[in-house]
Amino acid sequence: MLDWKREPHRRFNPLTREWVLVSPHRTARPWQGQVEKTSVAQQPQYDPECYLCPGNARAGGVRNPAYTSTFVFDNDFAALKPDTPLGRFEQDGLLLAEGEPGVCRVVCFSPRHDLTVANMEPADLRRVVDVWTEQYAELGARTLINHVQIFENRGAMMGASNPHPHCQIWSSYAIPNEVAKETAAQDAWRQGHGSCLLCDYVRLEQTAGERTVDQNDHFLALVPFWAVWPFEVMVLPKRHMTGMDGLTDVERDALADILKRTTSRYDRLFQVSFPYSMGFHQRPTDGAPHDEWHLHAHFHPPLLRSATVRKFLVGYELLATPQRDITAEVAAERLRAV
Ligand code: H2U
Ligand code: ZN
Repeated sequence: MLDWKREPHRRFNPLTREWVLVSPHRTARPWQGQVEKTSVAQQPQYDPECYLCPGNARAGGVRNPAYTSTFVFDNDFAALKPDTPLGRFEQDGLLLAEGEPGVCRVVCFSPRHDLTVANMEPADLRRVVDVWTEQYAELGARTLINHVQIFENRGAMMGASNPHPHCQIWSSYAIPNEVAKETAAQDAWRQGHGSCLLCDYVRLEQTAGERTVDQNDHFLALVPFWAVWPFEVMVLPKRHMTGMDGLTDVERDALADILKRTTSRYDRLFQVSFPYSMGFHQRPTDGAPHDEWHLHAHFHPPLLRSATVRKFLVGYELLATPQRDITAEVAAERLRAV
C-alpha cells in the first residue's frame, strides 16, 4: 500500500480526470519558518479615483449611480459581445474557429471601497449571493448563453485591477474548457455509479475529516485531495443541487457564511488580505437538465509560505504536470488552525 503522506506520488482529480504530482518528502512537516507581516495600506471607505465607487465616472464616461448595496453593470471592456454571429471557420481540420457571443458584467459587492468578502457583514454578503443567483438565472435563460461563469480576482497578485470588492461574470455560447471537463467527468460518474460524483465525494470527506477546513449546516469547505495550489479550497453544498437556482433561502445565508469563514481563514493564515481567484462551477445553461452537475466553488490562491512568497505554475508544471510539496492534508490542518 502506498504511503501517500510521505512518498512522492501523483493524485487523480476525478473532476477533470487529470493528475497532480505531490512531493511531501520536501516538506513533510508544516512550515515553521518566519511568517512575514506585510503592512498593506488601509483603503479609504470611498476613493474618488475608483471606477467602482458610487457616483464615480467609469471608462467611457458612464457614471455609477449612488448605489447603496450591490451594483451590476455591463463590462465597459467586455471580452464577449451579445451580437457576435455564430460563424465557423475550418481548414483541413487543423485550423478551427467559432464565433463566440456572450455577455460580460461586473458586480460590485458593496458601496464601501475598503471591504472584502472576509469583512463584509453576513447580511450584505447574502445580498451578493442573491445577485449571483439572479444573474445566473437571467443570463442563463438567454438562448445564446449556455454557460455563466461567476468569478472574483482578489488582490493585485491575481490581476485584480481594483481593491473595491467586486466580481465579474462572463457568460458565453460555448461551454468553457474547465466546465466541459467537469461536465464529462460528472456525467461519466453518474452513468457508471448511478450517483453524483460530488455527493459521493462530500460524503467521503465528511467521514475522513482530515481535508475539511470549515463547515456549517449546509456547506463544506475543504482542500481537495487533488489540490494543485498550496491552499486551494473547494466549497460544496452538502445536498445535491445542480446550480445556484437550487439554493433555499437558508442555504443562501449558509453560502454567504461559508465564504466569509473561508476567506477569513485565508486572511489569518499569513496575516494579509489574502489574494485569490475564486469562482463558481454549476450546471451549463444549455437547457439540458444536467442532473450530473453539483454546484461548487473553487478558490485558487497563489500564496505558498507567506504574504510575499507565492507559488508559480512554471517549468515542469507548465510543460508536464502540476506539482505541490505541502500535502492537501497539511494545508487543511493549517487552515483549520487559524
Ligand atoms: P478585475 O479587477 O477582475 O480585472 O475586474 C475589473 C473589470 O472591470 C475588468 O474586466 C472592467 C474591466 O474591464 N472595467 C469596466 O468595465 N469599466 C471601467 O471603467 C474600468 C474597468
Ligand atoms: Zn471604490
